[in-house]
Amino acid sequence: ARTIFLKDYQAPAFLIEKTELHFDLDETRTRVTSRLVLRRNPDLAGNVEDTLQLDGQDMVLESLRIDGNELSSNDYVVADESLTINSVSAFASQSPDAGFVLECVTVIKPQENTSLEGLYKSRTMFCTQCEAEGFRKITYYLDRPDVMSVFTTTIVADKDKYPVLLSNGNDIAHGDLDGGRHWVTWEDPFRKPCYLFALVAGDLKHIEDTFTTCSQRDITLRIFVEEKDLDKCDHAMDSLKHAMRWDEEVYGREYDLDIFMIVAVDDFNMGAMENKGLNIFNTSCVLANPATTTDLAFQRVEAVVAHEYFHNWSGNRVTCRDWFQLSLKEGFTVFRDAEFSADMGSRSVKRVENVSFLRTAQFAEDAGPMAHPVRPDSYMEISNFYTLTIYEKGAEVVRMIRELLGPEKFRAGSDLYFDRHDGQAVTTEDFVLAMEAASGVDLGQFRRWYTQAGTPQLKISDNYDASAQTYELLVRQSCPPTPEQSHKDAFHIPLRMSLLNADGDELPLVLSGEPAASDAPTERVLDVTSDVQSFVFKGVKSRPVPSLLRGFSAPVKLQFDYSRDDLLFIMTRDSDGFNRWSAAQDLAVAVIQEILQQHQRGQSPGIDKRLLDAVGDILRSAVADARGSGELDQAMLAQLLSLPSEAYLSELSNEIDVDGIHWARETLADALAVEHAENFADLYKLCQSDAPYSADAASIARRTLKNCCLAYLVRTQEPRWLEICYRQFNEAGNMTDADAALRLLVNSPAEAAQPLRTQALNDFYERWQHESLVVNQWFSVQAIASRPGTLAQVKLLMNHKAFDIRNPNKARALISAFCNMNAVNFHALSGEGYTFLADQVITLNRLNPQIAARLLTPLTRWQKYNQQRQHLMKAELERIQADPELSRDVYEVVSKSLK
Ligand code: DPP
Ligand code: ZN
Repeated sequence: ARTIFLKDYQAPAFLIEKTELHFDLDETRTRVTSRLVLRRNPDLAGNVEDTLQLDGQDMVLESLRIDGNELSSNDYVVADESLTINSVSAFASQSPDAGFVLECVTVIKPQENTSLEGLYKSRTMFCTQCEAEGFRKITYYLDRPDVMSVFTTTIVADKDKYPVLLSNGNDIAHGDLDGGRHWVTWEDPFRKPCYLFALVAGDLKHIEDTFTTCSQRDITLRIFVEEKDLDKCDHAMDSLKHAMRWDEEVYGREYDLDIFMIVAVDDFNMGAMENKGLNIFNTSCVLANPATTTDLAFQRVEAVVAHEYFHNWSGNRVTCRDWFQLSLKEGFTVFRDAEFSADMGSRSVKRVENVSFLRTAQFAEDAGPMAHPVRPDSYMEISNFYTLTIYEKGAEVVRMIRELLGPEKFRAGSDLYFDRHDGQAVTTEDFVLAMEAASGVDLGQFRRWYTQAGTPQLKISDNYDASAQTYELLVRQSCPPTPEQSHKDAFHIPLRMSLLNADGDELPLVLSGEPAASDAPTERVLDVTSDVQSFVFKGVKSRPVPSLLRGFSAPVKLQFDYSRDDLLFIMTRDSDGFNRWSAAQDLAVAVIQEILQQHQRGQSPGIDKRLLDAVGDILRSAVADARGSGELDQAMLAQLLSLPSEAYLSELSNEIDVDGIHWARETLADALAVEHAENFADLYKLCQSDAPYSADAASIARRTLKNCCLAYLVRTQEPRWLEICYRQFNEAGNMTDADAALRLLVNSPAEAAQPLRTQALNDFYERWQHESLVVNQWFSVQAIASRPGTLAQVKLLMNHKAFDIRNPNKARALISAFCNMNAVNFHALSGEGYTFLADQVITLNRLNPQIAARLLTPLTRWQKYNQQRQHLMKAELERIQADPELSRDVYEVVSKSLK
């Protein structure tokens, strides 16, 4: 496969001013007629290009005209992925500089399109997915984001089967035709790249609301779903209105069209898509109802609805010049949606959740064979670059810019960016330039975050000089090599920090060389810019405990030689909520690693009493608070009581001891459960509530804490707690509580759990078999059970009538869940987990290459395992590589992994 390089970027030789599309919809034979008004790009000096190469694949060309003159097959060349017209001027009625009309008729087969890119059928409806390069499966076009056009779309379809016909913009005309067909014409007044085009046709119902913008314009809001799902739209609508208000207040961004539509579809590769005025959503990211949807999914709906809405400015009004700039819109928009979620719920908890995710999954990506910079230099298949690095690390890069500029100048920078580039297709460099211009802050060295891959490490040591009353922090940074980048230059790292005295108070921070000031700040952001750098604070009267990287001010691995007592001190005394949690995690990691080492040496585990006691203190304060004032953030308490995940512990290991990590973590969790059973029981009871379900932050926090307690109580394996868990499953008035209890029953190794588990799983399926998203949960609950025999169960479920590998949500619920969230079974030394995954990748490679490539991730991490596993994993990668019909998507991941 061919590699595409950023350095080869060239502006388009032709532009498309106007795009008129006409769809005659039919399952097996859809005719697409396009009428494009093109002209030579006048911005290219000396442009005399006469060859027009359009992108297109998987379609049959019926006719082609330029300015009404029909081209014959000698006049153009059709290849697998393109249509080339050798001489435009031979047919154009005037100079191509002045413009010409290209008319093209093609036929496509939506029903056979299992890739879910382009136009396809999802259950009973037609829908589209064009980002990144799906439009070329609809018609021949200049399928690149720097070609922006005004679109008018006419859809013709059977009126009975497809009463609702949607596209971008406004419905400007519609009518009926003979033969039971009807038509609608949509016009989108905003210029856009074709990746933002959308079409939907189906028997859809909708809910409607209005939003009045800051300039008093009334916007119609509609959410379209199948009739059975009408009772699951309210939360998305509320979230949308909150997001619209928030973007006005926080970023000064007003919505532009008169209507905003969301459509829910079942078969979708991504979470959702920000098509102009017509967002298309995976049902899993839009439908929510207390009976069928967990709190986690409620929060996800809120975040994804906001994310896609925010793209209207960060992505649509200002778009990407080329796909190397993907993080321009995705990193910025993830940052925006994370801040929105923080404002809607608990800020510290949102940060903890984001950082946990980043430190496990994105750091692992940075350490693997697919590592790439936030702005990559090359790719084979762009679909493979919708990654945690582009999204999550990209968001961290924007967050760091805000750290360095401060909130006011950051806002000025974003205003300038939108103002300068409205209607343009631009680069991450344009974003940074706007931030610099508005703030006067030099981001020269900072730009390396965009071009260098890998996770930087900060090793910090300290030195207190009692006689001079100085305290030195010595900061060393480094970054491990990544594919194609062996050497890294120093990053500009914002290090937010404080110094705490023995009472936990923050000290005034005056660096040597600075004048002493009575109002010196007690928190600062240090600019770490060199490989080795010393910061000396003066006037420090006793040895402090440093609170470093507050709020996770940079996406780095921090090493500081804290004693366990220091960590306990930070856990309880730091005013930075994130750092309190982070210290608790560090302490738990240290204890688990100690248990693991004892286990590896064949010793029986000794568990540090300080950790047991600290958890006891947290529990007692939580109990007292629940009995009394109720002021504590219960979501944060639940986070503090949750041990680091196996995935995080694995990421921290040089060589992952799969079974050892599982065993050590379970040992600690079981010990905590036994030691504090009474407190967990008290807290579990105190967190019960008779109030009707609400998805507000406090209620979600209460349920999270309650189910965290129940998890520990079930660990005691006492029949009484298994009974209570089973009762919660049966009597729960909402899916959150039912799902939590079901997971515990399925995972419990206790003998007494076995009949309850069987009963619960059967009842659950019986009750929810008609709710596809709930059935997916049922699949994944079973796929992640760490008990032996799970793979056999997963294989049985692959044959269940409710399973369909063509549906990405189902593939993820069963296959992905097993391979990513069930380390002990997936990595079984028999190699059967690896063989299973490779088999599924080989099947999906033909059906849906995007999903196949994504599924492969766990096999790509083979370097992190012992020899025996490495050997087995590589053998499966090689078996996949030997498939003669490998898609570009899978080929890229496999070949880079085996390099
Ligand atoms: N739909 C994907 C997202 O919003 C790609 N743009 O992130
Ligand atoms: Zn996005």
